[in-house]
Amino acid sequence: MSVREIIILPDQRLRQKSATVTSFGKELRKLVDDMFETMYAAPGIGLAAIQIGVAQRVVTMDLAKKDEPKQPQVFINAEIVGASEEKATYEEGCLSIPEYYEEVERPAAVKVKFLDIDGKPQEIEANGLLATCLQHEIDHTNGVLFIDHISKLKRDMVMKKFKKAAQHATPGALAKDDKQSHHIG
Ligand code: K1U
Ligand code: ZN
Repeated sequence: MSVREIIILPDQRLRQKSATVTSFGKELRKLVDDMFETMYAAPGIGLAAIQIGVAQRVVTMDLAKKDEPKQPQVFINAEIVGASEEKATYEEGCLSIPEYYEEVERPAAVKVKFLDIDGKPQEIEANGLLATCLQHEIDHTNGVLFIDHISKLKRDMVMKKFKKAAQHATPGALAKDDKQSHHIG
């Protein structure tokens, strides 16, 4: 098992739509093991494979509290098949947008269809933090980030901050978007 690097905004890979998983063998188990190790090390309560640069519809999660035994959960090819009219607001964070937290309103309850690690179909009805986390992670598999659910003003501020940080980290390695906005190349 290995801790993988988590990709950070504004990396455009975060905007990719991940592919449906069709193979349930050793390679998938290794990816899931690495995702758990990466998620626990971060630490985080959820992780989508695209956050480690793998564009496959794989999500890991563990919502156990510090003093509780681990509760690892895996969701493959997860999709929302029902959502409540009622909304709930949670303060969300994202391992790909470190140290930024904002309140996000989403359906309070969702019904999610997914496959387990053996490829067996499963269905779950979730509310509370599980519902929020599932929606956040399923969004990742569709190239959507939690900042897409906040105001444009706040989103623009976050994007600006992370683009600036990326430029300082790797000068000369501007993302395609940045080059256009700065009229370079
Ligand atoms: O997908 C991710 O980036 C992981 C993210 C999941 C998430 C958090 C909050 C609401 C919705 C989805 C995180 O895990 S951020 C870190 C975090 O919330 C946390 C870390 C350590 C202990 C408790 C929470
Ligand atoms: Zn996230």
